Amino acid sequence: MIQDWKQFLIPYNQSVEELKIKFKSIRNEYRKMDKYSPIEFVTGRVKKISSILDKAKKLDIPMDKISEQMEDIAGIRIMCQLVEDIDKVVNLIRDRDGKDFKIAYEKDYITNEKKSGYRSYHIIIKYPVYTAFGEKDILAEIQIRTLAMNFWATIEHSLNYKFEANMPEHIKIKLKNAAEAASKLDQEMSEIREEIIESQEIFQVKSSLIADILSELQALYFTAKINEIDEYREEFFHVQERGDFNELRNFKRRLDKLAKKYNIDTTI
Ligand code: 0O2
Ligand code: 0O2
Repeated sequence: MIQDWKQFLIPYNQSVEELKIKFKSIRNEYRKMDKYSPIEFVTGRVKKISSILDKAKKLDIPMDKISEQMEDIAGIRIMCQLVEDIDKVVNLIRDRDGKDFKIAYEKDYITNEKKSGYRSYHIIIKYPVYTAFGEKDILAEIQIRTLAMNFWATIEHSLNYKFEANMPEHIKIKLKNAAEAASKLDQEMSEIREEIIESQEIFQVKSSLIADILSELQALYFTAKINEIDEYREEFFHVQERGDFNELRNFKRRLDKLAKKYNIDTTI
């Protein structure tokens, strides 16, 4: 019997926080390089005590075997825009196998869709947590899915919770149809993936360029002649309003020259 649930859950809470940071860092790295990220966003949670007890009962797991047999007390969810991104994320995780965690096994509910219509890729890992009382290997479940898969699973999960085993037939049919629609949506998006990736990278590059121009203008404001900078600032607002990428790039080049004249380091 678990005497102190709060203490039992400490390593699970810690692992969720650590894993969220690790996967969010991958996303941030892509964004900093102005690259399309296969990770759109990451969430994580520790299963509620009531849900742990319900699942233990359902799966016939003895209380003293919960940490060995329940794989998703710690859960991380990685959302991707495109189905192809899931493979990239799975490979990123496999590359780390044996380094900061060990992969226990994988479940591919995308190739093998569940009867309910559920699609997602699951990886169960053994994750070492260093607590005040020493090291502990815990099981954690990483679910990787597209935004469409996530939308469907979130709604279906809430309906399951409401109806438990008694979901009306007409709702089951609607959910099955919705699962097919979500799958079709993923396919349609995959067909235009190059355009999606390119447009997002352009947006990323453009916003970095605007951020760089603004910080350069600010640095110049404190160093250069105020009148000269006011003219550039005025011009920048017009260039930004027109939104032409080449014009913005040319403006940045001129600004770089000016910064050089005033010995301002623009590489930082
Ligand atoms: P950013 O830069 O806004 O993405 P926590 O890290 O503790 O604050 P937690 O508990 O992991 O958050 O989960 P939560 O609050 O559900 O959301 C985690 C991150 O996912 C948050 O961003 C949310 O903004 C983001 N998120 C949740 N739902 C969606 C969604 O439908 N679309 C998108 N694009 N993002 C979503 P961050 O990590 O705080 O930072
Ligand atoms: P939570 O935390 O409320 O999401 P099972 O016996 O199918 O219940 P098992 O054997 O542990 O679960 O493994 P499985 O099938 O890989 O499921 C683990 C998790 O995947 C579930 O956790 C769900 O989050 C998700 N999942 C699996 N099947 C479905 C489904 O049909 N619909 C939805 N919406 N999600 C699903 P839990 O335990 O349900 O808890």
